Amino acid sequence: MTVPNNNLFSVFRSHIKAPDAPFIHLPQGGVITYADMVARSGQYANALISLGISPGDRLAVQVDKSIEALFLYLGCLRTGAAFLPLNTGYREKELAYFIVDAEPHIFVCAPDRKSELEKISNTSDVAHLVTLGADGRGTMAALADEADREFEDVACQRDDLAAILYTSGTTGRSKGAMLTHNNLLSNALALAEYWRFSQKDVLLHVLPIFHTHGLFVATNVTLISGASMIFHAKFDVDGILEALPRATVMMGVPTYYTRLLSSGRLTRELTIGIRLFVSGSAPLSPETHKKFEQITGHAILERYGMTETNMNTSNPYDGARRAGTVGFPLPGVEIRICDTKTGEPVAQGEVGVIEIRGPNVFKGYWRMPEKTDEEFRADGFFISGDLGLMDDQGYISIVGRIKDHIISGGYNVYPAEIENALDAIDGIAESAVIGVPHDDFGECVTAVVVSSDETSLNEDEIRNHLVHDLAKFKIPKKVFFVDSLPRNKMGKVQKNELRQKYKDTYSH
Ligand code: MCA
Ligand code: AMP
Repeated sequence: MTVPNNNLFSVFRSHIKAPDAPFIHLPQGGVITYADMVARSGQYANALISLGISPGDRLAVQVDKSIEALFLYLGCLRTGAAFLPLNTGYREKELAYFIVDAEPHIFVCAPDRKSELEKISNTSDVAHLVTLGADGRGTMAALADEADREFEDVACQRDDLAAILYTSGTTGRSKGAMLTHNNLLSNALALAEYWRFSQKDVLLHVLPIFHTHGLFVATNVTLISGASMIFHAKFDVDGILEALPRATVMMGVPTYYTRLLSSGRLTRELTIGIRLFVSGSAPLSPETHKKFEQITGHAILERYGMTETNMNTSNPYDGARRAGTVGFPLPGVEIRICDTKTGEPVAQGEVGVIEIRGPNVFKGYWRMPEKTDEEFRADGFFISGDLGLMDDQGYISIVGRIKDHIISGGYNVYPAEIENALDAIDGIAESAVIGVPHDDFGECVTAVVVSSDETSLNEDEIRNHLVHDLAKFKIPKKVFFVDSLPRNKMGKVQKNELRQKYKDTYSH
């Protein structure tokens, strides 16, 4: 089959098995076919063009998950513009940073947030602020309704920008990871093959679509295989248990699997038609892996990825899926484990920083060439910031993090951002933010603060201050007050000591 150009959507289109093949199974019965998907995404592409979008422009999108939002993503790909999805939890101040930094031509938001976000859009270079609601309606959808279904995908080079996804940094300043059409395509192809996807697959899609896991791994793998999806607006245990018998694959963060297990309603019968459960974005505990296998007979396949690189490693489809490991490098992806100081590869079995090279690795950080240079070796390997080791059979395990990030329910939180916000509160002299083990979220954001005066704030007041400017998943679930923070001779806060001290905070 000829592929007209390197636009990712054109490749998806060339993989369509039949126009009337199902793309999405609707909850009320019936399907959205691949032909419907091409037509509707074509309408979004035409609507975006009518708003003046050009290749390379950014389309910022902060909307609830819906099938229309998925078509908007696909329509954007077709125009050659870069898709910039934003977590629905982000508050106005967080959004202002992304909008000012990325300078999108169009910003699509939820209808009920439009007036709040007008200020940001008016003070930046956004040409159009349009809306798309959870019900699939809004000014963006209305424009699409009026638009032609036919659209010729804009020709793209492999290296052209397809998306920008922001990822936080150790300094608290977010960086936009620039992903190309070929970054996304190469990873979708590698995963579809490694995980044996076919048009017969029905993926139970319950992840958010503003991150790599739900947007690229789940959606792009489905599209490249000509498979179909059951598409839920969000994760909820009842919805999953009801849909599992109609699906063949499910992907999720570890919290999804622990919640399914603790429901007490997961059975072998419910999962009999499933051929693959995938977990990623955060460490899956060996206990969860074992319990899940005992109850369902399925060994969850754990894989490892990053926003900057898409997916890097995976446990095997055939062969042992080893709990506590993230498996082998994916085909086409090179991984080495290096000494954190010298950058030299360490001996097999020793711990070092995981470095990655391959077609999956991003183009660089948006308008941050120095930051990009810092995180790449001269020979093109990207320094992940994750500490790992490779055993004698080639299985990779992640054993620590240089980046000091906290992964809460699959969302990354960088302590520096929360510490900066805490330190700005009157009445707080200094703070340290750590991740503490949590049964549901894996880890929880936890703050330790030193008050600056006698009339100290209480925990709720602090959290109320923070929630004004920060998404809820970043808000410390607990705040501890101490007289001083433990520091070493160099004055550095000893976070290990704090992690040790508060490790049982959330255990029952
Ligand atoms: C919601 N809350 C959270 C989180 N999610 N707090 C901490 N961590 C979270 N992850 C807050 C809510 O705002 C609420 O606050 C309270 O916790 C309880 O909410 P709950 O109803 O339990 O939450 P939920 O709506 O059920 O959401 C939990 C969730 C969700 C389903 C686990 O967080 C989720 O879908 N996570 C997946 C994230 C993901 O897709 N990650 C992939 C990133 P309050 O009570 O104050 O209102 S991509 C990636 O990492 C790389 C590339 C990779 O390898 O994949
Ligand atoms: P993000 O910044 O959202 O792209 O998250 C990427 C980070 O998630 C990686 O650098 C890892 O620290 C972590 N991660 C992803 N998958 C796994 C996994 N299977 N096990 C442990 N950590 C993971």
